[in-house]
Amino acid sequence: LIIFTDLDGTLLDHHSYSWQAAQPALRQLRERGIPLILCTSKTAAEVSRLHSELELTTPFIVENGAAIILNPAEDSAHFFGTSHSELIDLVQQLRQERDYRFTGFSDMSVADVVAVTSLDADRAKLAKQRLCSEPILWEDDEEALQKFQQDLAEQNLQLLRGGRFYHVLSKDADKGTALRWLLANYPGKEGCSWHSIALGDGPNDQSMLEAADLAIVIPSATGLSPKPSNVTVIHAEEMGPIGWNRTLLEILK
Ligand code: 2M8
Ligand code: MG
Ligand code: MG
Repeated sequence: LIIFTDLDGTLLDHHSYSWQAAQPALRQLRERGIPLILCTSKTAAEVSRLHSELELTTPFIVENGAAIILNPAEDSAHFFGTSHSELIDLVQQLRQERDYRFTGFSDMSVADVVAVTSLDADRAKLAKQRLCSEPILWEDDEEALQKFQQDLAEQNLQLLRGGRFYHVLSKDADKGTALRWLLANYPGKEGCSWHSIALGDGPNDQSMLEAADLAIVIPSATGLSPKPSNVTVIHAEEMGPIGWNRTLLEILK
């Protein structure tokens, strides 16, 4: 058994970013030696900090599947697709040519990121250290959004919806692809067959939920939920770490 989890709105409360309500289930996973894989829109810099708070030693998936940190201690990682600097150039060029209205994390100061996320300044700084994806706040209409998506596709990029933001990243990357890659290449357990559970609350979790054997959908605080198909689905009753904890404890019984 192996467990993949989204962070914001899933293991972490959407507003306070706290995971403490999930402590009982986290303890059970640790005691039984069940690997827990964090799989998130967040950056490696942000997750490293949480990973040590949770006393995890497992690999983790960041920036919506565009990178997998295999061994945080040895700094070994696997990347899918376009780098952040390349992607930013393309996105800024499109904005200039087509007059799209949006603001990306690269346009924002640390204080701006604090204002739109309610992260504290230290965490907002870590959220700005992007390697392969760019969160944006869309400020234009629906029609422009669709055109922007087409323009991105021509550049081999895509737009995924997280909780508060859209994320621009390579067309070749998503959480589901990263999950499958990690199961096939799990350090020390290459080729082993796993039973996988995935937990998520947002549209960007759809591919991860569908790539697992069992999908747990956490109710969304933003009103936009994933709708996984072709997989067994359990709907948690409570949001964030409370629903995460109760549903996993029930399954582990
Ligand atoms: C962004 O990601 C969330 C998660 O789904 C979102 O789109 O709302 C990322 O920029 C991440 O790095 C950051 O920690 C988070 C803060 O809310 O926002
Ligand atoms: Mg989420
Ligand atoms: Mg996420």
